[in-house]
Amino acid sequence: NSDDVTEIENNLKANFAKPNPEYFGKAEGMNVMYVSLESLQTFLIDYELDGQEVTPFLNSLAHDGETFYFDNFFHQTGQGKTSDAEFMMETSLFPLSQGSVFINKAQNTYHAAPAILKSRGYTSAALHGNYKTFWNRNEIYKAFGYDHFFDATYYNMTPENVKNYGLKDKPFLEESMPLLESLPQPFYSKLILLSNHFPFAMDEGDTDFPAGDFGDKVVNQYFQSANYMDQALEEFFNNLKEAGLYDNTIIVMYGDHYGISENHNDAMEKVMGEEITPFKNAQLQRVPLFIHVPGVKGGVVHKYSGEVDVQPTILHLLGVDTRNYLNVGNDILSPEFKEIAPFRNGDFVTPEVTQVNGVCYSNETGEPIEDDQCTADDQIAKEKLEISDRIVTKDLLRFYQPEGYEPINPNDYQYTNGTK
Ligand code: GP9
Ligand code: MN
Repeated sequence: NSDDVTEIENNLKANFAKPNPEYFGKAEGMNVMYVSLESLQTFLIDYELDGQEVTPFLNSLAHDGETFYFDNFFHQTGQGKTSDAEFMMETSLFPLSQGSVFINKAQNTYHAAPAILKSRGYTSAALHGNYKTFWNRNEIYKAFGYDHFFDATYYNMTPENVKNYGLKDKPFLEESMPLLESLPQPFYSKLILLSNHFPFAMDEGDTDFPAGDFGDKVVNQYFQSANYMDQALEEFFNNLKEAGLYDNTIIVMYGDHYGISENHNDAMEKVMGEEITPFKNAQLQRVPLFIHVPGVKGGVVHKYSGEVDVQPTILHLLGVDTRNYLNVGNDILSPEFKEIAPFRNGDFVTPEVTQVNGVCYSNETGEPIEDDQCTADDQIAKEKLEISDRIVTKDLLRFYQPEGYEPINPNDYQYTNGTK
């Protein structure tokens, strides 16, 4: 085991992308707020349905030159869906190839962002309009060091406010404001949205956005629920500004995973106006990532990257060097960042090539190619996944004490809301 750790440590240090001095520490001491944008895929950004933007608010952020918008960012989730995305955002490790890491590996030791920031004076809180046991969140959040978990019991779960998995995004974000304002600052927080969840059905009166007309109910409704989420976010940003939180908070918003599976390719061909080949389907695994850092000029970032890369990017903005952590992801804003987005199944995308089911395609033509670069990138992708899997399945962080990290004890945490 100690051999494992040493070997992994050496590998990750050799591949470490050191912080960009232009951004390192530029958000030191600021609050952090993650917003999980349920099932939002990048193809919706700037998409127009009958001449109407589906996500006008997010589009405005993508183009304002202030917000970092990553247009070649890919989800890397497996069967754990939302929770897999959360896992990567907290730990910069991949989820499991089978099953849910939240459910199967909640007793592991992790060096997660809430715990890393705790010794720097941060209070952490997760907010979600579903009940705490879903995805075993109430267990693994202890291992991450979350101080608070505001689950459905903290919200008004009235029948008109609830749809599908829980609270609708508008009441959820409205009712989250006082909870956020109650936190001591600086805080590290995450809000997990729900309304844009498969099968994307809306209640009457919650949207006046038109449904699509692509001969597929799920796809047609996706435009409406995404538009609803976009409106909820715009209202939320206005509330954050009014509350004075916007100017001292890094806001990170990401699509957690795809919303439209391959089962809907016929309709997606109409949506995209082109054939959905296996190559094209891999390109559709892009999810949007937005990072707003008060006082730092952003813009569109084209680097090919994935969900495991967000945590080191944010920690470096906060002035925390991640060199001593066993992260498999790297800081996207580093000039040394190696552009590759491995998928959980071992396929990957780079700026030049895409591998699907082991077949290598040129991004330029979408046609299969023989390419040495593909073989080399395949090895990089497999190695990252293999290292991550060894860390997670053997619980190796038990044996590793990063310099400057103060361990937390999961037993110190419990999430109860009075008698509820
Ligand atoms: C449930 C929510 C949705 O609490 O996170 O989960 P998903 O089905 O997308 O994993
Ligand atoms: Mn999800």
